[in-house]
Amino acid sequence: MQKYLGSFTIHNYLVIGFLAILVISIGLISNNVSKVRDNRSLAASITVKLPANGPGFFNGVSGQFPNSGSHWDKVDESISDDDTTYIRSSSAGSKETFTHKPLSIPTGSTISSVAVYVMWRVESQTSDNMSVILAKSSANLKLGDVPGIYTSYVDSAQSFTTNPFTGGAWTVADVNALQIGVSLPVGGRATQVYLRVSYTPPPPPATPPSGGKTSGGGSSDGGSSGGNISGSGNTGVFNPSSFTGTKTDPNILNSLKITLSIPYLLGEFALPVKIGSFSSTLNIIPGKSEYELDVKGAKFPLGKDLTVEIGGNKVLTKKIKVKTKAPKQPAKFGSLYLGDTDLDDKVDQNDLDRFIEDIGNQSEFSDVNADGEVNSLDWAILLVNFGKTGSK
Ligand SMILES: [Ca+2]
Ligand SMILES: [Ca+2]
Ligand SMILES: [Ca+2]
Ligand SMILES: [Ca+2]
Repeated sequence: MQKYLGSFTIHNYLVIGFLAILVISIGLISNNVSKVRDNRSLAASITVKLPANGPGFFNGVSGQFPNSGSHWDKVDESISDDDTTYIRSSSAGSKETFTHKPLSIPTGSTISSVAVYVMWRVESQTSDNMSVILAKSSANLKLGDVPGIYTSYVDSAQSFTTNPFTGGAWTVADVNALQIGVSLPVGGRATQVYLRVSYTPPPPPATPPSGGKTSGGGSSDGGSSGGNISGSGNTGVFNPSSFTGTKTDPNILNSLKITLSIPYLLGEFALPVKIGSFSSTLNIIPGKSEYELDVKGAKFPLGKDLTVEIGGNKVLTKKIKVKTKAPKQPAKFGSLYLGDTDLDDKVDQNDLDRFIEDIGNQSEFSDVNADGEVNSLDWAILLVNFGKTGSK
């Protein structure tokens, strides 16, 4: 009987052990799956809006409101201002085209569609339609008839998945050489003309097959789950910048209570802070959003306006104004963005090119999320923040 119980117990332990391993494996797998999903959604199709920004080949639309400035500046808003500014046609089929804000996307992206949008209306019902225009030159243009006549503003569009002038896939040069515009009926008003371009950024370059990096992969998993643990802000990590001096001087600014967040950060790093000629660093910890910065040494008087600049070390700079009302003053920065690996305060093609160089030798410059590895997670952050600039 006892023997039976004993073997039953061992069997039980084996089953429990097996189930435990199964649960842990499922946990790890789902963690990896969600990471891969994150990457995919981060790298999915992106759409950019490129408003009119200058005169084009055609300028047949006679009127504009207000009647000063240029026609293009009546249709260049990123959000429609309706009848506040518009161009107006007094003859049927008068054409007007514009240049547009240039397209800047990562090299190797695939452009999936290019669409001309015109926000327009007529003053009264007429029999004429309007047409959107896509023009390569004054002699080479495509007109898309848009059905319907409306007396309140509507956004009409024509979309092209391939370049109608070549029949081939769109390139950045094709898009940037295009002019966009409209052919309006009598009494037709256009208030907004823009291009919408959808593209898919290039996939991340493959991580080099280096045996030494397998253990790195394991530690990266550990790092990411560590970063997700809530309350990691209160781990009692010593922050030297908040520990100089103990007395509060009531006549000067003693400290800034800085709040910020850095999306996708997985590791710790030093973030530079500047206030005029005073400079310091914050030891940033993933998930922690409040920091206290001792500024007694700068002896800023109370009742003063300060510009506090934070950024550098892969983070785009952000400046905010802080009035020194009390010895301890809050300074709210909101979100800060990673990805400026070459410190020119922009996330652009140069940072992507640098990543491609750095992935081979795992250079820390392109370890954007500070998890100790240069891999597709860093690439995805570069793509998400592509085109962002700091305030330097
Ligand atoms: Ca305008
Ligand atoms: Ca307008
Ligand atoms: Ca950069
Ligand atoms: Ca990394």
